[in-house]
Amino acid sequence: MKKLIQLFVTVFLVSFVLMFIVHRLNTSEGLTSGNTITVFNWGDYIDPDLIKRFEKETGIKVIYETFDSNEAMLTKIEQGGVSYDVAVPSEYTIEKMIQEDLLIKLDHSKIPNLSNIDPRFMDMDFDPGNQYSVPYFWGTVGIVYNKKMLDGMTFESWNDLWDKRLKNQIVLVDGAREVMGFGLNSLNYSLNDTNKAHLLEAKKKLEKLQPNIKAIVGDEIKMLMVNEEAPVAVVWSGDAAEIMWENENLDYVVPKEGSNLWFDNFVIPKTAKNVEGAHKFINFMLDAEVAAQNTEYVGYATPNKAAMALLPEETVKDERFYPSPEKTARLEVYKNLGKRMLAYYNELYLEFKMHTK
Ligand code: SPD
Repeated sequence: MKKLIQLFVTVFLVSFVLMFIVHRLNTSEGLTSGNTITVFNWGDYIDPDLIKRFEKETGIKVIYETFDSNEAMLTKIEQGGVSYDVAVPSEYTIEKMIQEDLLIKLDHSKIPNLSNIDPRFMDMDFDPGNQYSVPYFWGTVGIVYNKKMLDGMTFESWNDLWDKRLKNQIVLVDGAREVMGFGLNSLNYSLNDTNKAHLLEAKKKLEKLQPNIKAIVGDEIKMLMVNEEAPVAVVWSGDAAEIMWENENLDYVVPKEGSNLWFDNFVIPKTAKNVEGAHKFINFMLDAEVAAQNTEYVGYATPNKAAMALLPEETVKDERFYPSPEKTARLEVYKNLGKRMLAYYNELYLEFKMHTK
């Protein structure tokens, strides 16, 4: 009987210890989250070797998920189903996330590599003092075109896209702000315009572009342009740079009426379970050599001054992708226009898209 009681007590104690370990592994402070971070980034926006290197150097496992628009990213974070530790929104979305109390304040003492960032990209209106975000990549929106396929045609103005010779030839980046933005710019309105009559006018004008549109897509644009399946596309500058490495017949231009200047920054959402690991990841990505390797892989412009010093001169001196402050002064950064107005932009864009093949 004594032996039976001893056995019972031993089984009970072993089960209790096992249950305690399993519980610790599943809680936010436990071993699992201590060794894991979930990163939410745009598609095609990081060198995968760097994720492996980060995992090896820190012992932190990275769960990596991608999105294709600020709106899609924000919806997932608001839903809260996944606990993202790091995300990469653009400026107007960062402003919105700060207002909605979705972000944690960054601990700059844990991001010493922040000193590598060019002060030109710090302390911007959407996040004064970089309390909630640190720069990752930046760029513009413009037109990439194939000189050989278009036989001397050039693109100085957004209005050149409406040329009848371009029937079924144009690919557009799938973004509400981008498409509505160039529609507004083509009419010499601001891409932050909130006048509903102007927005409707832009939508009507975009509808006249429909015969020229071949497709509205995301990262597939790059393949279509590299393989010469389309001769013109409205793209983010970094995608143009990447495409142009692969096909020398292409050029990139920011039309004279103006365009968008954008900034994608790292943030830590309030859903984060591993804030320490998130800071480590951000600091790793801001290391000069890491950022240089990432820039060479991704093609976008880096705000990392120390990384720029390691990149080929012809890359960082190319004003098409690294426009000077004088050139960017005529461009506009998207503003957070408020929930209702942003919903109106999306509504008009979706109506336009629905009637485009
Ligand atoms: N394939 C990566 C695309 C990232 C582009 N971010 C641009 C945001 C503009 N608001």
